[in-house]
Amino acid sequence: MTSQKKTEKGKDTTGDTKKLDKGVQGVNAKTENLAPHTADSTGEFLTTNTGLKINDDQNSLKAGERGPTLLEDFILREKITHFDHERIPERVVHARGSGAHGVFRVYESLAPVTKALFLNDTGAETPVFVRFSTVAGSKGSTDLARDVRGFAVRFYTQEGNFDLVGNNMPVFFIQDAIKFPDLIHAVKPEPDNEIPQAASAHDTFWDFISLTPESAHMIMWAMSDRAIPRSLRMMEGFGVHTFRLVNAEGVASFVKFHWKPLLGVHSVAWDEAQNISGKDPDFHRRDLWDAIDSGAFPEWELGIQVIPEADEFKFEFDLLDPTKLVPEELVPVQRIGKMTLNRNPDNFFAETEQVAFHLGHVVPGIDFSNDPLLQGRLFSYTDTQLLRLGGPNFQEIPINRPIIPVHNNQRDGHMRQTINKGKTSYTPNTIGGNDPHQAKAAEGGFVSYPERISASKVRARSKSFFDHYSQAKLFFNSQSDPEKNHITDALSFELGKVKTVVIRERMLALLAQIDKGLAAAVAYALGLHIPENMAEQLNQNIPADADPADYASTQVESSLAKSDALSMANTIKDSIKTRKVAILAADGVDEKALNTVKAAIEAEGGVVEVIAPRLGFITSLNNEQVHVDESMLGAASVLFDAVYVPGGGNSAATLKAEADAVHFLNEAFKHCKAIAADESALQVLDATYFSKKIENDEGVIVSSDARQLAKQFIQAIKQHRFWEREKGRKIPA
Ligand code: HDE
Repeated sequence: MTSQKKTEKGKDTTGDTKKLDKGVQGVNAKTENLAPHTADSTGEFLTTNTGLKINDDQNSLKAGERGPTLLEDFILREKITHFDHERIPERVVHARGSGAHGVFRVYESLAPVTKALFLNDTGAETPVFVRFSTVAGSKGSTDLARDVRGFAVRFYTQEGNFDLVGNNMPVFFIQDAIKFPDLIHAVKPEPDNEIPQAASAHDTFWDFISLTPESAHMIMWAMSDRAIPRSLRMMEGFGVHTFRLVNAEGVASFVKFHWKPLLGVHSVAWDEAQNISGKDPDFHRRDLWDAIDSGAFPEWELGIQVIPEADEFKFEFDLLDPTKLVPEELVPVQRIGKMTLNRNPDNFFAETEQVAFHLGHVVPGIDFSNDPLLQGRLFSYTDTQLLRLGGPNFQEIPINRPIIPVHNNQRDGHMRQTINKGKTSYTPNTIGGNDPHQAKAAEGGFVSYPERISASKVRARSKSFFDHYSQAKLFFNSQSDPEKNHITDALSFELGKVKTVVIRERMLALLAQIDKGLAAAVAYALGLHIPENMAEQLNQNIPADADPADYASTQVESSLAKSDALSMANTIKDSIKTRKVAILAADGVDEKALNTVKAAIEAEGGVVEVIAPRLGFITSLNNEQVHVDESMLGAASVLFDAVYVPGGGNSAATLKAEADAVHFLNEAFKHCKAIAADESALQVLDATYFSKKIENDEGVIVSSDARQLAKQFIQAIKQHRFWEREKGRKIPA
């Protein structure tokens, strides 16, 4: 910020900063309360960038009505020049993202483990900005790609910004940052033809993975339904690396960070994801925006697993290895606070695009471990922002500023905003009273944890990182049967898109190290056999002079047979809040039943849309006008969580003859969703392929009593999906 007023030594207040505070903190703030940079043009004249009022924004300056445009037209040139420069490089990874503002509050003081003030002060409401993202796709790619999701949270604390830059999966593909460019080159579209967009289902990705067995655990996550979330609001988040917490006495513990969504963890079906990508590629972005806009604020609890330093070597895996998680059975997750997202950004570019996260943004009480992936990231984020945001002053962009004043001797550079006063931009100095000056630890100065290290300088990997398969097995064994089937299908799909047969074979050899049954099922789908004697080819991630035997994966068995927290089947299923329910109707619909079911769903926080053959209104059985939200042409079952067909003879007869309505139901059934129908609308269900299968299906509710139906239907929607329907496996849509 600019102009700082001095009050007493060491304490500066800034008029402008206070205004900015409101901008960053102001929850549901009106535009006029926002930062001074916020533009609200209501009632204002159109001007040039120098403030000149514009009289004609429709015509350029010409030599005569039909003559050439004149170079003199500074208004035209300014407008076009700015337009020509509107794009900045997209993020090299995580380019596609959606952001939201919110607040965080800690439940109880964590002073015993960390001195971070925002985790000590139960009265503090810390503003946050969150950006969710996919990893591989470009900025305009679909939200529903099979991919890891970024889950980056910035806490604007009273001690500076703390960024928890995590993912929705607790482990990663690689163990050392030096492999990251290789991993990303492999997953991005292939360089000769830039195909495929936002998809890992191609040769180069699986080529790399099949030669990198340390990725085995992450591959299990990435091929699970975690990679196709129902909503960004229904994902877990993880800090991935082991971090450190440090208390006021300087005692450190290791910590893993978790975000637990209060709506539970839910996914869509893969066939559904692919359909959504066509019908609404902004599905997740829209869902997040609409939820916040309607006041259904997404919430997560922050969880921590705290491990005393003394226990560092107590585990079967290395705490520094980012391909390993700490099972919740071994170290329970304590829920320590809640994050609520309650405000949509005002401007996508200014906030969501320009936000520059960095896991080096920490506050006293939070520190790093020696995880070699984490260490590399500490370099990468600032480096990439320099290119993406065009110079070293990106921290001055409003979304990146802390809510407390910044004072240092950094000066100049592209687009400098701050007008620093005085003669000194160095320290120590006498001319400027030696300000700004260093803070003692007791004054909040950051002191790196003085970890004792005595080591040789080597390029090497610790032997404790070589167990590549035990947690991949643990993850697979912890899944429900439908989840295991989905992993098998996902691998069969992805490897089916791989053209090079030897890559498929190497992947089968790798999968066989995790689970023979899984490998056999995928081999069957690919029309191949699991190759023998390929295991030794699997690890090519070794230095030139190394003996491959020294780098072979060690096959340690996990002492846990399974971990319930790893299966989405065990997630909470107690709410239909924000679930979208379609009501299929046509002229002649029984509006009483429709309204009863609609009111019951809305009372539980569900969202209802009436879908009819055409937009406008339909005329009900009792001659009432029922508003139509979407026509069959624009709507699609994949954009809803459940579907209800009310009674009314004419309505049912119309829907039965309407191919789109029948398709809607068929697809909803195929994707294992809750379906309800009035008994008098059974003829519509009779037109579907599943009509013969509904008797024993708990997810299909038929009743002539609308109240009863609503009750059972709501229970069914809470279950999210009836995956057991897939047992028949071959369900047409
Ligand atoms: Fe990132 N990552 N990353 N990453 N990452 C970036 O920074 C990088 C990794 C994550 O919404 C980039 O600002 C390296 C793990 C998120 O703006 C870049 C390595 C995890 C986001 C970068 C990793 C993440 C990024 C690209 C291996 C989960 C989006 C643009 C050592 C814990 C943040 C940018 C946002 C973005 C580098 C691995 C999460 C290039 C070198 C592991 C959520 O700096």
